Amino acid sequence: MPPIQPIVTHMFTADPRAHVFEGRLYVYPSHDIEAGVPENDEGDHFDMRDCHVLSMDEVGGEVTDHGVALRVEDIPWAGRQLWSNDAAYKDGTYYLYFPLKDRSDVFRIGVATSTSPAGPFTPEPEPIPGSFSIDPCVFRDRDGTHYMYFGGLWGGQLQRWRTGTYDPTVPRDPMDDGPALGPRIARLADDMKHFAEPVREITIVDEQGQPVRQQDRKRRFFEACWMHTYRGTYYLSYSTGDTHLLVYATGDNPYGPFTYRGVILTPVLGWTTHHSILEFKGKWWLFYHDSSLSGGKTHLRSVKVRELRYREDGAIEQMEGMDVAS
Ligand code: FUB
Repeated sequence: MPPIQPIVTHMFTADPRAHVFEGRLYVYPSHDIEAGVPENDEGDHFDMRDCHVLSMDEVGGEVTDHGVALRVEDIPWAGRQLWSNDAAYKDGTYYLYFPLKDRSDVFRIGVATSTSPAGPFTPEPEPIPGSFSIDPCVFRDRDGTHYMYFGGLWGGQLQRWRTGTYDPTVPRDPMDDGPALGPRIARLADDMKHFAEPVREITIVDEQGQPVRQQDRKRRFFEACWMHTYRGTYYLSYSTGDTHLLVYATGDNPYGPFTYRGVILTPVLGWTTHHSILEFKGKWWLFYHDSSLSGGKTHLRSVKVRELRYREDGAIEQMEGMDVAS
């Protein structure tokens, strides 16, 4: 396989969420920087201060950097750490959803709007009520309903919300082997700025229909969930975090349960793995990141893209994360 190159090299980019808007492919990545913050399991070294929007006419074609789309300093409720964002469109408005720590150091999910998919985006004065944790993915179903999937363990704080309220004393890792903590989902209200229903937990089950266990670290959800559909089936894909895999599970509706199906991408260079999957101009694409451009630095990642293929039974063909360029 020829070396896979980052889609841009003039800055570090991560956590790519790709969408087709106005016939063009837009990518909403995190903007990694060298902030000088030491690495720890809380993810403090991911101290991003703004985000850019990228776009292209063709995969492999020229990529336009539309510049800064949103800055932490312009978000009224901001504490720190602008992590993985995602975008959606409804009725003439583009929405950018972003996780950010508030002034109490608790991750919330905010929303900002623009008349252009390229931004710049104007943030709402407060985070989405009832939102928490990280990695929003906003999915538009066939009937036009939008759902937000979100959540992430460890530095993403999802474990601290296990009982429904924030408890910073909950340990990072559970000691028992109960059912794994699932990502969260809520239908978005018509205004796209509120949840229209209480947040629910998603269950991921194994081939026997049993919930994936907490200690099943190569299959349990960790962060970076993404939803897409293929031939009428709902595909929930996510990162397994400390086992560094991108995996997927399938179901017959947006809420699940979802049955674990397999690995999409084996570990890349770097600790994190994060992605999006979409169809564009008749082919399916996996946008992902690795740390090859920075020589392996965890917090300095670069977005890449490669073609994704399905087998006849709908299974996704597994890809190797350590491509020749890594
Ligand atoms: O970019 C910061 C965090 O790293 C993301 O929110 C996670 O998904 C991981 O990629």
